[in-house]
Amino acid sequence: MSDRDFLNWPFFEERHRKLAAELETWAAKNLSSVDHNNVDAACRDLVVRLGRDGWLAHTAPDGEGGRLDVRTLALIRETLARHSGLADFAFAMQGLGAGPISLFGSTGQRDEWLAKTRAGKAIAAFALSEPASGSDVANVATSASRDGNGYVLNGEKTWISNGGIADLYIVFARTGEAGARGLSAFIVRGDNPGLTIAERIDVIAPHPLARLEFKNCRVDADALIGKPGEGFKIAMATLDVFRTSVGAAALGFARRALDETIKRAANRQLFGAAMSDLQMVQGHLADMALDIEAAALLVYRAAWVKDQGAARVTREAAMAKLYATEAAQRVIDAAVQLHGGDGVRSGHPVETLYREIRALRIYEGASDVQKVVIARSLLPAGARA
Ligand code: COS
Repeated sequence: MSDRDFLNWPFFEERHRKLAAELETWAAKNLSSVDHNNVDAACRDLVVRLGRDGWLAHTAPDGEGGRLDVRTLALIRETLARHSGLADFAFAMQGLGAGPISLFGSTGQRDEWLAKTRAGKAIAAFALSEPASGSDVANVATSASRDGNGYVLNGEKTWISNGGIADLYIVFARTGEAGARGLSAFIVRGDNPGLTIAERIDVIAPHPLARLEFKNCRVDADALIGKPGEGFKIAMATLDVFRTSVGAAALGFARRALDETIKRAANRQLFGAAMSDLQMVQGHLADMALDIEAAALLVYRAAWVKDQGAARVTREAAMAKLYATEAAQRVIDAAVQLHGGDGVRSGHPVETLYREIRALRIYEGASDVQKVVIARSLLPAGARA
């Protein structure tokens, strides 16, 4: 069982410790046999179970003025990731997809969708990236033109998680001028006839992922979230919350890798003694533990700052995501090394972690983008590129 001492850090309250303990019990009971061979069915099933047992309620707070508790989101992601990458994925994407509605949606939008996403009765997706605008969000080309009492969307989105199984997509499209100020956010139903799943994309750690096409995809005016032109800010503010949680998932993967490695080092005999007696091995274990503690401090600091009511946590979230994902990659690489051949055996927990961690350094803002965000926060406004 992983180190739990961090739960006594001042970032947490008693309710967080209680939730972490309850989720640990739930995860041990429910996540030992997730079927990774059919990811669509596995994700649908996970969303149903996470909804039924109340965990998805934390992705979209109840009622007007309800606030996301980022520490809770992070604790849930860390715990789920330690048990099952796919369970973490199912939870996180429900949060990212519902995020723009819970942070910026009208009462009507919240009433229509959030009860369903909280209960696991509707699957959500966040459709921002395009073939020519992954890191450069302000360059989104998908258009949304005013048409009578609604909008018509045309364009393409790619790398969309839950693409193909989602009931609602938050789609960012251009309603105005070039650049960040011309974007708006819309809710598009999965069964809208103007939306097609153009391609399913296979990746090294499989999960539902697709390229979407919008051809004369009509939505009513009340599908617009916030006001026209607020899309970029809605996307960035949602990412400010969920980037911290990506760091938390990386932390969960890293803790699992360290747990597996400690078990192996204690049990395996090498050169006539326990592997853990070798100082070179101890050096690796110490480096892994240090990376994990530093990542945890940055992740829960960012979550705590947001929960204290900070309007922007862009820098804290960027630091948490950047450090935790890069650190987890180092920790997991060391775990593979210390497992020898078993570390690359298909289906071994550290082999799975090795495939799962890689995408976290890319999605929701690649590591290099996080560096740009951090550097900009240090420079005076006039000196920024
Ligand atoms: N919260 C609220 N508002 C924000 C914001 C945030 N986190 N970040 C930027 N804004 C606002 C800015 O204040 C600015 O407002 P004004 O025009 O009123 O001054 C506006 O949005 C434009 O900001 P900026 O000039 O920084 O935009 P850029 O195009 O230069 O942004 C980065 C560049 C790299 C920061 C942005 O494109 C980014 O984060 N890219 C990565 C995207 C990503 O995560 N992709 C993965 C897709 S989701 S899996």
